[in-house]
Amino acid sequence: MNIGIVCYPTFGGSGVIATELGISLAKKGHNVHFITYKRPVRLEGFYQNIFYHEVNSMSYPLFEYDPYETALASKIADVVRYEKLDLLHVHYAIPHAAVAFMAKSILSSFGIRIPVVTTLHGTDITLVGNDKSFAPVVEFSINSSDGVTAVSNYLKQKTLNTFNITTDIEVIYNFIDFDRFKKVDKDHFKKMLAPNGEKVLVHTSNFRKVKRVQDVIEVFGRVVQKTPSLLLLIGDGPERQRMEELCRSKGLCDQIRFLGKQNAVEELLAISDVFIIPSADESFGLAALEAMACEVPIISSNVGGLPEVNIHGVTGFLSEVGDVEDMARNTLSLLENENTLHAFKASALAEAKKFKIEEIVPVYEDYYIETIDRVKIGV
Ligand code: GMT
Repeated sequence: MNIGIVCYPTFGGSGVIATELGISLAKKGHNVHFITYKRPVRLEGFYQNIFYHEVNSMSYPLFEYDPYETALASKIADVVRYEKLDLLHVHYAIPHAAVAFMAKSILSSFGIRIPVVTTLHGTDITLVGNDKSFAPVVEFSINSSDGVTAVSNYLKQKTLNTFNITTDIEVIYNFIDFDRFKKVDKDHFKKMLAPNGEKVLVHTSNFRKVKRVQDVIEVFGRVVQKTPSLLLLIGDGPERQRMEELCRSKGLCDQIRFLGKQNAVEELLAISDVFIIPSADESFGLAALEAMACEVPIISSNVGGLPEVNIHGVTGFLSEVGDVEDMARNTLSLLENENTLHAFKASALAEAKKFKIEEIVPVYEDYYIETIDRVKIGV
């Protein structure tokens, strides 16, 4: 197939999934066209059948905001027309599903009917999409898609509860590439960071409020009083400054390392003992799955799709949002007993194997074919 992928090209989970999906489809022989404003961060190296189309929107003194959606719709229409795409897959509803609808309308004037699949990822429904300023467009563009997928059962249900949805939503879970995410021997690195055998706690996110990074620091503050440990904070975003101030005020700067955005997250996960993800909402928690694939148990909040990934008492523990006491207790129960920690590490890996890329990409391929066939017969 000739497949177009539209996504955010950043470190965020939706961009990561879209990019890994595109690479995997290309490896299986499909031609994949990424249409984004920047080269996706996970799109490294050269592939014979991956094409990258950069969207450039023109600025003009009259525009307070550059009309990115207009430039994206024009680019999509062009790529579909001239590269003869069979299907367009857009990730994250805002603004991609609406832009896809516009491109589809433009293309119909050329007699082209392009099937559009929209994948809902999370805050496009839960935090941003349901805001009054976006909701009518989000609802309309989901209903106008030829296929809609959600990354968890929770997100599907949330979408149905939030909007008046007239189209089916297929749940296709996020996935993990074990060629990249696996426990590798990084003992020399661990010795450098934790020379006295300290336990390593880790958190990765884009440091937005919804991630509740302050809870990670609160949990760590309690853990470090009981067991020698250090905390790695990976990623960057609007909350980082506030989090640095919190570390300073708690006198934890020596034990907490802010590492910023990292490409090789798997190398840091390889030396970690526990991953903390205390989000206020989380449709799936791809970061948790990446940690589990590297044999790191999860301390998480019991919200959204997290319980579909992190199994309480097996791969880690779930606590109510904001219950840092419980999270700290659970973390200590793992760190203070080597046998327990070992068992949870093994279970985390076993559970992660249910989300293997090799098993989930074919589900997308089947879904594409089914959508193309449905569009052909006009259903
Ligand atoms: O929805 C977002 O916050 C952005 C999105 C992203 O691009 O990072 O994250 C969401 O999509 C990921 C990939 O499907 C999921 O693993 C994340 O759980 C989800 N984030 C939230 O729901 C907060």
